[in-house]
Amino acid sequence: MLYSIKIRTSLKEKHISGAERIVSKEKIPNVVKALLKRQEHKDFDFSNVKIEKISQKPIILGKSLKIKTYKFENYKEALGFALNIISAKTNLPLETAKKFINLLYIGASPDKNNMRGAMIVNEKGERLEKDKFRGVRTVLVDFKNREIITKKLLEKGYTERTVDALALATKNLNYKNLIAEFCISDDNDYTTGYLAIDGKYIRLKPLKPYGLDKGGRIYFVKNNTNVDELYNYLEKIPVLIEDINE
Ligand code: PML
Repeated sequence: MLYSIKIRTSLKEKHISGAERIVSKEKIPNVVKALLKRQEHKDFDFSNVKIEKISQKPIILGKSLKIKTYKFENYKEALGFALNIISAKTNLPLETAKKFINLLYIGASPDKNNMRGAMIVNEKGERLEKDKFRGVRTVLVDFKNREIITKKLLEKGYTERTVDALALATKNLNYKNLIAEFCISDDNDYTTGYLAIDGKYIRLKPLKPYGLDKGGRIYFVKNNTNVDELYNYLEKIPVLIEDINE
């Protein structure tokens, strides 16, 4: 039997960190301890740990997306590179793709804060989220053996964030109608972002200016996407990934 452990931590009502693990019952105490340890030096005033039995059998994916890293002189060049690919693959005019992506840099929620989850945009340039403050959240995803995968990725020079984001993007792109994901971190000192597309997780360095506390994700989807099905897959169906694609 598998359990999902989710931790969400905030300071002055602002989300500062969150993580999810999917583990067997006997691992719960150690994993909760490790998650709490990650935030021992962080200033926070609220932290919520939720442990939930997963009733549904997880989808097992053999391999993650393939990681590529590209370096640029500045974030505008990286953004231009990403926009060209997105526009070509989604048929969205460059200016339309740019209009949505720019929202992430200024706060995509109607109140100009970061959205709590991702924005969804189809090939006609329509936004499909049910709630524009919340967006859609990809949850219930992990590597089958996170310790081994984390060790492998850190040895190759990637970060803990790569581990989490690679798992999430791999679940996302496994959905038949999800064409691409664009992401910039909402952490002001983490400037590496990524574009996940065509089986690849393309890290772009830097994809935002240092010091900017705005960020988020956009999922670009096909026109025939059924929004309820997409939400159900991203929020309710567990996915476990066996290995990275080397
Ligand atoms: C990477 O280094 O692979 C990019 C990770 C982006 C993480 C986004 C986030 O933590 O919010």
